[in-house]
Amino acid sequence: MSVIEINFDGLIGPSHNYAGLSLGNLASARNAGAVSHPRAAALQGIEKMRGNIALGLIQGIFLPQWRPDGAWLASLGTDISDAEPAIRAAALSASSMWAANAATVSPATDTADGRTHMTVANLVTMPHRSHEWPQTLTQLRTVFSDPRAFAIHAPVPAPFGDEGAANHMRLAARHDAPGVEIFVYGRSGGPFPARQHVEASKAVARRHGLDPARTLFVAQSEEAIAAGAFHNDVVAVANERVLFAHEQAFADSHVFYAQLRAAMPEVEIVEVPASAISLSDAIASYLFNAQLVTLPDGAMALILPTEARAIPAVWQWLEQMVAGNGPIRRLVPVDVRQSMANGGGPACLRLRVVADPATIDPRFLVDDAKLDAIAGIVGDYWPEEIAPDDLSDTRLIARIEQSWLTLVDHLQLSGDLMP
Ligand code: SUG
Repeated sequence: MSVIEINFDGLIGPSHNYAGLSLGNLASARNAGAVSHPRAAALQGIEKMRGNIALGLIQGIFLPQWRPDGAWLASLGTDISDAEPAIRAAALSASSMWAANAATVSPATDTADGRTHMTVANLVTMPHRSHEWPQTLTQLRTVFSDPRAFAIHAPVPAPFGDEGAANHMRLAARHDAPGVEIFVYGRSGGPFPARQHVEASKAVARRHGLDPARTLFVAQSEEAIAAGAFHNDVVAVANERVLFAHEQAFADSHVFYAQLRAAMPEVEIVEVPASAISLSDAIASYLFNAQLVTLPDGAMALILPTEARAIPAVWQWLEQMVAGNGPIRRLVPVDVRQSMANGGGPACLRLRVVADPATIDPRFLVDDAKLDAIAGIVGDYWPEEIAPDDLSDTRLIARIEQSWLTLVDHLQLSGDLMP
């Protein structure tokens, strides 16, 4: 098979809960203390994967991480029964579901040594996310283990925050052609932290061996961060030659667009004016946190959260866009409400990898039959709900551990992923 885009979705783990851990992520703050539904959450994610397979796309999966993260708790001199509530919640977070934050990926056509390079995100800005990277690194080195095809890098060191593909876009005439890689970083100053630092972005680009003439570093607008766009993928998304972005996504879009057009004359920029959709409606609807994909017939589709239908200004604008003559021809709403309530839409749940599927460990590629089996385990083991007080319940902890062990054993991955 040839080089294509594969979307790896993070399966939502059995400890999925609403602890309100992410400052600057409005949905996470709004739902703090709510009762979560891990089983429904994981099944929603599985349905999204099935939908993408039905569209003719190739689908991969990342497994949830072992929770509670005992190694992290031990490094803090505690364990799950003695940890303070905030540390306990951080140790139990299922946040690795948001695979867009797992790593930054540079396909082989863009790198100096002709291999696909990935740098695992350090996620240092948020305590609950800062301990994801060791298990992410192990998993990525299992999935992409062929050293002739892949180079998997450990994270950029602290204090430079790196949040992975959520702040990275790639434009190319086609997925398998050389691309222009765009690293979007934040500048602090507003009420919320800027989670992506330019120093980290530059380090990733250098380590991946990218051509400086085809690499752009672009500042996110402070208004966007202040409005709740804690990652660029909440206000912009790219696919092949198309950039779809909100007018207020970038600090200086005129300079950025001019640089982009110079590097890639065939680029098509679809900008949504603030007069049509306000930044706050864009963030409430998560219309940009969509998977912008190329279907087998060459048309592009936007796989977006059902929440985008709930705001009339958003939905009307989108319907007009697909009825016009632009490159995006189809809207595919998906229900990922459990993840959305923690600020994670369809795009957050997946990591895009442009590669030859033959070079990837087949245990991480899924079809309907494999998803049926995974859904069966989720249905039998994943907790139906988790209320905030349950996080200190030893029976819940045992159940979360049992769920993970059953899944990983079924997929014959215990030897690779056991922490
Ligand atoms: O890092 N939410 C995640 C959402 C990540 C979304 N990813 C992308 N935009 N690519 C975050 O803020 C909430 C967890 C909690 O509050 O328990 C959380 O971590």
